[in-house]
Amino acid sequence: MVFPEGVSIDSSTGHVSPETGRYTKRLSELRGIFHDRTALEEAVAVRGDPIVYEVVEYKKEGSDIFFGTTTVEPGVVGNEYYMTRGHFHARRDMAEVYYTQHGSGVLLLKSRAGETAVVEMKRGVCAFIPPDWAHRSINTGKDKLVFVWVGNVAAGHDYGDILEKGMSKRVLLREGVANIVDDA
Ligand code: PAN
Ligand code: ZN
Repeated sequence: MVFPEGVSIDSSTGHVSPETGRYTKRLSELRGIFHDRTALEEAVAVRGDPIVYEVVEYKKEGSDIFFGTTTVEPGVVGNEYYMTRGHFHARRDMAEVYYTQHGSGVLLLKSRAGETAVVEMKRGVCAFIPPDWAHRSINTGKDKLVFVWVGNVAAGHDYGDILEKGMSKRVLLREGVANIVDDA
């Protein structure tokens, strides 16, 4: 039997209480994600392999949905903003929502057919991620980017396609502002 429960989410830190799991991704675990490989190795060496993002989840056995937070730190690798790996869901029929709590960024999406879309991430915007659209979150601000995600426990992750082919677009810092450019 699963009982109802209120879960506290700190919108500025992404802390979830109670939580049932978490992981972090450090720069060295994101090789192949950022386009400037030299800048990545340099950043790993010079900055001491910092955490780029953290995911905290609340999942209860017996439920078909779960939720949690992702917190992406501010920063760049070369001229590319800190971001998540990006993935399709293993289950092609399963959507997700991302509700931004803090900071600012870009949610980059790519459909299976190769179309791309962008949803601004800022406090108050709840993004709908349709089934079979890959998604990556990019922090273009100076603060942490914190969002709540809600998905289906059966959705799973397929990272291979994005690791291999990318998201078709990249978000780069140019002359002090974020630019969305084609990934040649
Ligand atoms: C999110 C993501 C989370 C980290 O919970 O998994 O933001 O991004 P990557 O998984 O791409 O590294 C989600 O979309 N789950 O389905
Ligand atoms: Zn997802």
